[in-house]
Amino acid sequence: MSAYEEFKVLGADGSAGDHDPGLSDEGLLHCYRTMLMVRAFDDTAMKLQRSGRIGFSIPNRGIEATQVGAASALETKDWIFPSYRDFGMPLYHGVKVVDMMHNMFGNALDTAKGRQMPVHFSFEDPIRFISISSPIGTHIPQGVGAAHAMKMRGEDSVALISFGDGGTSSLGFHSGLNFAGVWKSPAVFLCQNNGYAISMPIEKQTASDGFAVKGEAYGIPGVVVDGNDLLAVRQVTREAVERARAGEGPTLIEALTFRMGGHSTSDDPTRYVPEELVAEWEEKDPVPRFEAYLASRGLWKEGDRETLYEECMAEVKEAADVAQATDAPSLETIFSDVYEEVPDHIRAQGEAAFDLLRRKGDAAAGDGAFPL
Ligand SMILES: Cc1ncc(C[n+]2csc(CCOP(=O)(O)OP(=O)(O)O)c2C)c(N)n1
Repeated sequence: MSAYEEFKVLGADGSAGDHDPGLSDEGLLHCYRTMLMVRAFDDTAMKLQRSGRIGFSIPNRGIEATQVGAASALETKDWIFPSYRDFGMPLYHGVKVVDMMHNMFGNALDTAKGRQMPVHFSFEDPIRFISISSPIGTHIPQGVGAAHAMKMRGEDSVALISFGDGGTSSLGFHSGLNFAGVWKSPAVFLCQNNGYAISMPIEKQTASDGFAVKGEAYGIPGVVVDGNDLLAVRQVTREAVERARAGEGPTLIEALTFRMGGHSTSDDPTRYVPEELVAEWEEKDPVPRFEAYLASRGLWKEGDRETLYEECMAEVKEAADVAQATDAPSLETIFSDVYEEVPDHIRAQGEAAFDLLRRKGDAAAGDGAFPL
């Protein structure tokens, strides 16, 4: 259901007509490898959670082309205000797997120093990837504010703001899109319509004709794209980024895709997703679809997926071992990074905590004791 026609580049057989992806062979292979890396990271995270090594993860299977296609349209001067299901965006831009793993373990090398949940990545370099927000939609006005600030400063960076179909029901969606529409902020809104918001199907999420059409109310053009077609997502995002950089304002992209796994490691999708629907989307898996395209350009052959996936797996496993062996954040990080000068009452609390640690030691996980 959508008021707009779905934009596609790739046929099921990998044909792309005379479409110019604007990427070298190496660039295309980088997109492919990134999708497989997302898959390897995802598969490993699930095992780490099931074996009790980490507390939580968020499945990405099925939506890799949306993430990687959109990320590939950005430059490193741009900003990403991500959804929690966007592993492919930092990976595409060169964030190291081990740095993502440090967050999954919440250790001392995690950029958030263990203060965030697993999967809530934040990176400054090589791209500005703003900390994921658990509360749905709160990052939409934040991203618009950042985009507006860039415009006021005369910078030509844009903000990609990514969220799910459920995110469109948040207050932040309304205030963010309204502001961006009025002020022509350099923002690109990426609504990843993956069928469900946890167990809520899209039919119950909105009574409107899809999600892209909602842009009209804010004076923002909407576009619908096949989210499992990496080149199509890349193309529409490039056009939206170009508009934003040229001062022509925001675009609302709706990428049609499907979450092939559960909502999170705490979910059982077999309770609410019909088997036939999963089978239907298995046929549209973005990875084989892109492989067919690469093969048509002589860049892929049978067996390459297995070889590359094994390589990605080896890198992810090593990263997990390194992250697990890294120390937890030290106690003083509870008191740092908030105030430039720590106020006396906070300093006193810190000193009491350090004293307790010295006298009684740290509480070990699982011993049932808390030193207070
Ligand atoms: C304000 C708020 N309400 C409810 C939740 C609980 N919650 C977490 S994820 C989620 C579903 C969001 O779905 P969607 O935006 O479609 O993203 P998807 O998980 O499908 O990628 C909900 C309701 C929350 N985190 N924040």
